[in-house]
Amino acid sequence: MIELHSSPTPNGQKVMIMLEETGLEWKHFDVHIRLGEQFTPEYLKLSPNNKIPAIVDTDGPGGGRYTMMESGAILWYLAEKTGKFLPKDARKRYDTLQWLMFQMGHVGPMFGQANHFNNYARDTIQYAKDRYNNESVRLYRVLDNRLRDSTWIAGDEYTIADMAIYPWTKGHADRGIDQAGYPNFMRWFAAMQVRPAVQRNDKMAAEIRARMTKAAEGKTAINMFDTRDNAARLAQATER
Ligand SMILES: N[C@@H](CCC(=O)N[C@@H](CS)C(=O)NCC(=O)O)C(=O)O
Repeated sequence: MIELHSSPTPNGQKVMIMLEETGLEWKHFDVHIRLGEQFTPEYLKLSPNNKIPAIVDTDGPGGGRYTMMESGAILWYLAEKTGKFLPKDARKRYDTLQWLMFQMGHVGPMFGQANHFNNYARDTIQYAKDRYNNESVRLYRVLDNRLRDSTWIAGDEYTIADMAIYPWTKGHADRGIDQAGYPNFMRWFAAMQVRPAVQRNDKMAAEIRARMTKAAEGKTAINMFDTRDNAARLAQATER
């Protein structure tokens, strides 16, 4: 059984999609990052970098529990465990890993920073907004170009690279990404949306969000974006 200790953000959802696609038995353990649950000593044992998602495989390599952080590594692990969504052919396999790393190194961090400076930063910093918004649009262009010649992100097979990228790109309309300018991206996005596992993920993500909102009622949210506060929280949680 796979325990997913997470929250339904894009990084959480990509693992949910993979778990649904593979048919593995799994269970979601809610980690409320707005309440600071990622800093508890128990959670840090699963994810030392205090981020979601983390998994525990109760039947890990060699038997027994195995714990992992980092969503890209988790997708790779689940692909190898099940023999699914990471092609066996060497070229296709490396194509998949390239695009998985593209998501981990670019799409996630750049979209994340754009979201931060657009919606959460304490001060309005136009330079930072421009930098990350422009970079986000450029990344949609990279995806559109790639998908002009390729059915799926990594090639002719649906892989973990598609699952990693899809949840991050859901806000395309807000970035002005449309059918006229990005037809290949939009064709791929529509193909993702109709996959039964993706639809189950969307439904579960909404349910988990509602459950977590209810669980947070009456509790005080932390300022998740204050890096100094977070350093202090981490120090406190790991104090010996
Ligand atoms: N590279 C990491 C990024 C994980 C990440 O940034 N998670 C965010 C939510 S999407 C988080 O846990 N934030 C809590 C915090 O920063 O305290 C991965 O892909 O797993």
